[in-house]
Amino acid sequence: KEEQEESKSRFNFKAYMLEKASAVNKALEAAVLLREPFKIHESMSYSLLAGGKRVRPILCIASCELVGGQESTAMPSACAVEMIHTMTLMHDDLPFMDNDDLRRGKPTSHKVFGEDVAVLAGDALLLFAFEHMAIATKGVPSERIVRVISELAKCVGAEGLIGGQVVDICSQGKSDVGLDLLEFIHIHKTAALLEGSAVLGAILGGANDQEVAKLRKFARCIGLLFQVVDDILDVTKSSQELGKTAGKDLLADKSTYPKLIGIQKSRDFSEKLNREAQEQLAGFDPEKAAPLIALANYIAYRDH
Ligand code: GRG
Repeated sequence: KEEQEESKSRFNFKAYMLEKASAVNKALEAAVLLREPFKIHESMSYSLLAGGKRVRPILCIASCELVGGQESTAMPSACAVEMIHTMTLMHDDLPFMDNDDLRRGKPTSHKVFGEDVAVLAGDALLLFAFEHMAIATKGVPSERIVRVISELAKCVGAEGLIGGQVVDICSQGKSDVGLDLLEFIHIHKTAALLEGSAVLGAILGGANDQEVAKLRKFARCIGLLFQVVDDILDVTKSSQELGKTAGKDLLADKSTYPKLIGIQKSRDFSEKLNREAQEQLAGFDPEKAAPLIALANYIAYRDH
């Protein structure tokens, strides 16, 4: 908490997030203009422009700026990671996955457009993300563009996010999901796209291998941190709002950090991840690292 207060006084994280999210939203709107065939483009932009904190694109831009790059260089990749994030949410919400009716405060894509169009709009966003990076990235050598495209494909594919989601699905309802498997799921399902976001920004900004490795580790730590804090909040929120027994019922069929190691050790682990994340930024220009430090603190100390 102290660290958070200290960083708040030095850097206005809320204003930074609002400013960057607004730039990302403008770029996304311009990228997904309504065109023929209307239904597919309408469903793509419905989900893409429905809100969201835009953490991944901002992480991409902040990583690019950290190593001396420009926001405009990273923007097409920043839009691409948000397109991919949004399509994973659309597919995750489908009745045969999580079966959610609401996302970002609005009816989910399949509720508005039907399951068939929701699946295809997700697929189209995934492909458009790569097309957009390839055609809209300006001012960097083409080898660098090829490198970021392949990096992103790997982070999202079978060895990354999709792999994590499949392992998660296969372990549901199992009683023997231990710490290693839980960490594997979070590192792949959630941290991989954050890792991709930071690494893309770093590469586009001209980072050397050591800087790319540091940002990769930073993003991996905050990705896992996000999930550990989520697990802690699930317990503390549900016991506050619904009473202790109801809180336990909600978590009955899934493995979580508090369930495996208890609340206090989960809190200690989240502190350790935040420290480890911030250590990666030690050698960079402190002014340029401030947004990333504040982002890690925001993820660690959020209350919802
Ligand atoms: C990539 C083809 C392909 C398939 C996707 C469905 C699926 C496979 C994966 C699910 C991945 C998933 C939904 C992970 C959870 C990620 C997560 C932490 C979501 C919440 O992110 P926030 O808080 O949300 O950044 P906002 O709405 O603010 O963007």
